[in-house]
Amino acid sequence: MLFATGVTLLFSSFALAQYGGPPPAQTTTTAPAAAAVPSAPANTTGHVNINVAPGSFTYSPNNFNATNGTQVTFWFPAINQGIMHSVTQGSFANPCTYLAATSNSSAGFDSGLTNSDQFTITITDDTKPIWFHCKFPLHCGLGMVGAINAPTSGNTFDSFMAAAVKIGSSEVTENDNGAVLSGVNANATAAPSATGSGALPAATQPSSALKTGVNVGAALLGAAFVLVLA
Ligand SMILES: *[C@@H]1O[C@H](CO)[C@@H](O)[C@H](O)[C@H]1NC(C)=O
Ligand SMILES: *[C@@H]1O[C@H](CO)[C@@H](O)[C@H](O)[C@H]1NC(C)=O
Ligand SMILES: *[C@@H]1O[C@H](CO)[C@@H](O)[C@H](O)[C@H]1NC(C)=O
Ligand SMILES: *[C@@H]1O[C@H](CO)[C@@H](O)[C@H](O)[C@H]1NC(C)=O
Ligand SMILES: *[C@@H]1O[C@H](CO)[C@@H](O)[C@H](O)[C@H]1NC(C)=O
Ligand SMILES: [Cu+2]
Repeated sequence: MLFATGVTLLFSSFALAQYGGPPPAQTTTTAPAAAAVPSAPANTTGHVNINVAPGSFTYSPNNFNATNGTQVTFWFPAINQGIMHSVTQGSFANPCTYLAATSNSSAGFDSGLTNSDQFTITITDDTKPIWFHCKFPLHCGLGMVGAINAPTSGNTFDSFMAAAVKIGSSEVTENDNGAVLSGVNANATAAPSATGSGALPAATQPSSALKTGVNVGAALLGAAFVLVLA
């Protein structure tokens, strides 16, 4: 515990805010007074909007159906909320692990860790479930997972969520190599961007340098946490 405290103190309060930790750490008092996180706009025909981490480690909604050709846009909270997230395709069997390519299948889509952005995927096969999670250290194990077109029996969303939560803090920290557009049963049209319709206010958009720094900070913190747990 003393060691854990020492490791934590190595990082600035800003970096600590990136790390997040279990709720309610997201409502940190060290974050600068900031504009409210914009909410996803209302759905329109053929376009579904999802809030990423709307004040908790979740997607809202996190279990929904979408037909072929439907665009699903994930709205990431503003940088001044202080926490990075991702929408990373996984599998039912491994809720907190990126869906790597196999001899049978291509790799999954991934927004990469980001903030103050939108990321849009288009459904390409609505007959098969799409499982996703946040790759920021520990978020998946806190239940930050979602499903599109999940079965209502057998491999259900509730089972998927339970499996993620069961992994909990033993979740393996994932690499972040930025956005992957091609996915399985859905793919992205572009890397995360704040330039689409309904873009965030300019003041809340991170510079690319800041985003890179945050990614490094997140990786260091993830590594530190694993060391502390070991
Ligand atoms: C998805 O559609 C199926 C089939 O119509 C339905 O049984 C299921 O409840 C729907 N799931 C959600 C989350 O709405
Ligand atoms: C948007 O559409 C999805 C999928 O049908 C649905 O789950 C969600 O509740 C809708 N959002 C709103 C705000 O109505
Ligand atoms: C490839 O697909 C076949 C048939 O669906 C399945 O039996 C096999 O386990 C799959 N292999 C991999 C590596 O996913
Ligand atoms: C959606 O696309 C997939 C892949 O082409 C196809 O197998 C499926 O039948 C389509 N769904 C509907 C409802 O047409
Ligand atoms: C997205 O999926 C469609 C249908 O499978 C495919 O034609 C297209 O090439 C894919 N695009 C990308 C960027 O992977
Ligand atoms: Cu997250």
